[in-house]
Amino acid sequence: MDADLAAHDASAADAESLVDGSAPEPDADACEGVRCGPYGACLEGVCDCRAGFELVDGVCVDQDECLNENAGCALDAVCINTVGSFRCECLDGYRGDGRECSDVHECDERLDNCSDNARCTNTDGGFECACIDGFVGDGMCR
Ligand SMILES: [Ca+2]
Repeated sequence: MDADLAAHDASAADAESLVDGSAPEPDADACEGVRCGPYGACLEGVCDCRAGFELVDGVCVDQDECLNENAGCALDAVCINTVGSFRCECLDGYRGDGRECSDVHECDERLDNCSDNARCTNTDGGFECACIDGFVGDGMCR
């Protein structure tokens, strides 16, 4: 009984040392010569790219999120790709977080440059100046 127990312990110890000695080597070999670039690391022979990067020709490169459905930016926004990320910016005449943009009411907020003799009319993404009755001109309205 004692002998069986001792034999069992010995084989368990052997198996453990075998694992310790050989396990890391296949990983190291699999990643030998694998160049993932600065935006990823080799994991068991495969490049694991950081978030915002994708594997192209074996190297982790910036992912252009804007190519895919404009990255979810609003229709009235422009998608700007950046290294590792992207951002959405509302177009001129709109404001918001880029995911949602709403028309700026220039006339109400007095952001227009219509002359005193013109009437400001809000439009989607802008505004228009039109001379009030009795005045003429292309914005100056004399
Ligand atoms: Ca990007």
